Amino acid sequence: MLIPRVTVLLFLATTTRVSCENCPSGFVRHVESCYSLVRFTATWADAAVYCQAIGSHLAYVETAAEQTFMEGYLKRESSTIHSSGVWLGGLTYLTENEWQWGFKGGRITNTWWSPGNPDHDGDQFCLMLYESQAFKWDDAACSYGHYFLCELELEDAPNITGK
Ligand SMILES: [Ca+2]
Ligand SMILES: [Ca+2]
Repeated sequence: MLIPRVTVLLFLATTTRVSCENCPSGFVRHVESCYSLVRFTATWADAAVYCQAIGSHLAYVETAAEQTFMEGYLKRESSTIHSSGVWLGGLTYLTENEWQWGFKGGRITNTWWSPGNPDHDGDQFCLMLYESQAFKWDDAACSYGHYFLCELELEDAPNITGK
């Protein structure tokens, strides 16, 4: 009786591990990160706090491959996105146009701005992916409500999955 029970448990453990691809529930994996598209509107600051509260951060798009993945992912999900853009973790300090990744710090060097941006049209100090521009970047007013993307680097995943 013991052996079949162990076999079943091993099967369940394996199935669970593969199906979530080492990302927490609600996250999708790409390379070494897990991403969650959060489907309610929040200001940039509230979105940043929300991502932190679930053990992640507003997404940092740092490579061309990551930007390409993000564009494809959001295009596939676009019917569920009810805001004009999706927040990323970038912000700029006043009008210096020196962009940095939120809590991580350091200047943003690789950029994928949409045509005409960043335009500082009013108080646009926060970074979002602009749906009408194929999810290229736009500088946007931080106080506006948008959906947002949380990111969790996979090496940090055990901290929130408890493994
Ligand atoms: Ca990233
Ligand atoms: Ca803009």
